Amino acid sequence: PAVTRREDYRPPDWQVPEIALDLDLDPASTRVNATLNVVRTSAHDRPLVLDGAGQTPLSVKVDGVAINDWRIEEDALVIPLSGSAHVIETEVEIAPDRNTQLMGLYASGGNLCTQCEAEGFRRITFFPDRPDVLTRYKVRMAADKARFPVLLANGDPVGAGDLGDGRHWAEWHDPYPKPCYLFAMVAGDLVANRATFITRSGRQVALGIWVRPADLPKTAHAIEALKTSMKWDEDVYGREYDLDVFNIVAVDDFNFGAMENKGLNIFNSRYILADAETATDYDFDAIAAVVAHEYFHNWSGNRVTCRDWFQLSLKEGFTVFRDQSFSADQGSAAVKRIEDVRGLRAAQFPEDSGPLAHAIRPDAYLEISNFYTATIYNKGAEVIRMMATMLGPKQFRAATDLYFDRFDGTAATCEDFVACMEEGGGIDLTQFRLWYSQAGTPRVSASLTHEPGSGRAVLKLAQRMPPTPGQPDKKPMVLPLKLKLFGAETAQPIGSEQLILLSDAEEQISFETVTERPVLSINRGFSAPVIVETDRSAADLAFLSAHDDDPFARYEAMQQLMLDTLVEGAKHGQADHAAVIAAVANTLQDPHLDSAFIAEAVLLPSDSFIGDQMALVDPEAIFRAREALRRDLGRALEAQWRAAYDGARAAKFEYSPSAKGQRRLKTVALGYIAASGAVDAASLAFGQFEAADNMTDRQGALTTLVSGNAPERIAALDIFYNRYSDNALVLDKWFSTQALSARDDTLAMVTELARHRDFTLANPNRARALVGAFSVNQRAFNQASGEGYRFVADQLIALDKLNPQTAAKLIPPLGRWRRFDEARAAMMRAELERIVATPGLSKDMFEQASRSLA
Ligand code: HT7
Ligand code: ZN
Repeated sequence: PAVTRREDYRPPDWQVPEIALDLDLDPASTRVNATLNVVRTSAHDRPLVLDGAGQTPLSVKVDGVAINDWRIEEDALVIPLSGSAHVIETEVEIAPDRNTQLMGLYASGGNLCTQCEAEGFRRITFFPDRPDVLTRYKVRMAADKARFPVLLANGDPVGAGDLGDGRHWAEWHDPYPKPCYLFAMVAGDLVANRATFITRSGRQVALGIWVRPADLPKTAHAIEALKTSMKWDEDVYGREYDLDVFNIVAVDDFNFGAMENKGLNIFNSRYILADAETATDYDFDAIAAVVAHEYFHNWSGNRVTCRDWFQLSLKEGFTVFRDQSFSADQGSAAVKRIEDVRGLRAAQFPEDSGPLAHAIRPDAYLEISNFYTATIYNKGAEVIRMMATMLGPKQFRAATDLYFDRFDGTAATCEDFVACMEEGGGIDLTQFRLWYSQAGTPRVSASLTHEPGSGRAVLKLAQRMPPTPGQPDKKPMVLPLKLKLFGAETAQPIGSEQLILLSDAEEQISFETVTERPVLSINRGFSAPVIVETDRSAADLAFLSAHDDDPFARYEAMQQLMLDTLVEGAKHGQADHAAVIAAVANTLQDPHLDSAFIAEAVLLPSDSFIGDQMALVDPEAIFRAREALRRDLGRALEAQWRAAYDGARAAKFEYSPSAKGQRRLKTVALGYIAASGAVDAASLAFGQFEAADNMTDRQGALTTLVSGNAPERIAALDIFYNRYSDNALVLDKWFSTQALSARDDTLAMVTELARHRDFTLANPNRARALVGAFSVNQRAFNQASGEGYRFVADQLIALDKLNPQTAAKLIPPLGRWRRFDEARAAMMRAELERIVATPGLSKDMFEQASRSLA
């Protein structure tokens, strides 16, 4: 397969200022007529090349005349043209109901919908499928009125009517030129939760969230989130919505979370539908975040789009940063930051240290869908965050205003964005730009010494960039590190917080008049996405976990203390748990902390994060060390856990930050009570499971039971299944909870579940719930027999035949082979080789599996 390289970018030979699309819709056979006004962009003699995906045109006309000197080259339709502007008409036939890849026009739950990013539009009609071709769309749809009473597309509705033969039509015009990846249409039997938003300039926007009639009561949270996001973008970024209509449609079969099509977002239903009975607090928060994310794309992505797909982080990194800031403003900013950093460490750090490492602006790809990664999204957001930190809020806003004003209506680059940050912020980002080109997570070592006599403290900092595939040597980066010192005796700050920009390989910072032994608090707020190695003792970490005035740094100190203890335990079979127990006890009884923060702070790092700290991952030893610490924490602090559990029994379900925090702490406490081996733990969990008036409590209790041996486990699983067997999103939880179980027989259970009548690889959510969840269960997936690897590889080979994009996204756990012992590494490699050798393998899978072997 052909490699696309960033350095090969050339502006388009032809622009398409306008298109009229006419879709005669039928699931088995849809006719698509496209009329394109094309304009030659310079004095060249190259033909018009329209991307396609295996179709043959039924007809091709140039300026109203049928032609036959067109040809198909590598799926593209090539049309020789003599003039500088022409009208091209093509007709194709496609079959949405056979589209299992869920790219282009496809059927989901009896409705028809589209997904065009990144390169799905070419599966609908012939078109220059690249983001720097900006076009005004007129879309006419015709369909059976009974099956598809609702017909939606981008922009505003301009007409509709009956066709007389049981069919009807509707036409929509989008006044804003857009790349074809933002095209969308939906035909279905749907109802809307409608609302109105008045923009700050007084325009009325009709909002609609379209779902199956039975799901209408579950749309209230999403519509509130949408209105809150619209207001927030006006207040914080000065960005107003620009059409009269904003529609969202929820579908069950979707490769991703959601899609920001202009004026017609299409969502995976898991990011729309929620009520207390079926959605957890995590789901509610994720819905608000994704609704906000897609809405924010209207400016960061749609009004200003990307020149080419190498610039993907321009819209995704920036928009993730915007949605993270939005969520932080809605509740506890500290807890949100902890959650975001935990997510970054779980998904992006391993990517950055593995075979698939790439810069946030990559240089080459085989299949662009493989680059919708945690690096582009989450590390991309961290890079924006660092610039926001260095500029400060006022200058950052000036710089984003400049960016939006200067590039509105165009396809821009990451470089354009950084140049606006420099100009608007008045700073030089020359060296900072390395964040865009160098892959890998920087490692910072920090060592603080103090001379009591002179009152002088010296902080020695050094940075190191590990090599990554294709980038053996790296240059030092600019690392904005927030730091502060605390007096070990008084627990008072020594001076105020400083932001230092570490830009050399090694630097020293001196502090004068330091009269007591200082303790270092560094990378406060996680101001740079780096790994910090310090020589701080367990006592100092415990001190910071109790006294640091930055909540993130406080959490971080506790995590480091836990990690050091767990790594010690995994390496030597035992460790001293006293310091962790004391620090956790202290956190639990601190009256100034809220439940949500306590719940985060007392949670042990995951098995995989512990593994990431070790030269070689020993999954069994890590599991044993973690279980031993959980047990000791459970036993030593049993009274406190019970008090926290009882104190957090909220009256009735309420979706508020404090009620959420209470529920979180309750389930964390329940986990520790179970870990202690308390005889009543299973009945306590089962009681919570049965009495719950919300999914957070019910799933929390189920998770506890599913990792244990009590008879209540089977009872709870059966009750859960029977209660929710008609709800696909809740059944996904039933599958994933079992796939994440800590039991010894998890693989056997998962293998059985893959044969369950409700399991299907055709639905991406279900495939991810079982196969995706199992492959991040470190101990179960990496069991010494290699059967976990085989199970996942078998599933991915089968999934690739239906949906290559979703299959390829699940490859990374197999690519971690270098991190394991020889026997496991050989078995993981063997599975990757088997995948690569599979006849008819997609290029998505080929790219991921072959790069993972390198
Ligand atoms: N911009 C959207 C990306 C997306 C996508 C990418 C590949 C295949 C399917 C997809 N569906 C949506 C989502 C977002 O970042 O907002
Ligand atoms: Zn996005």
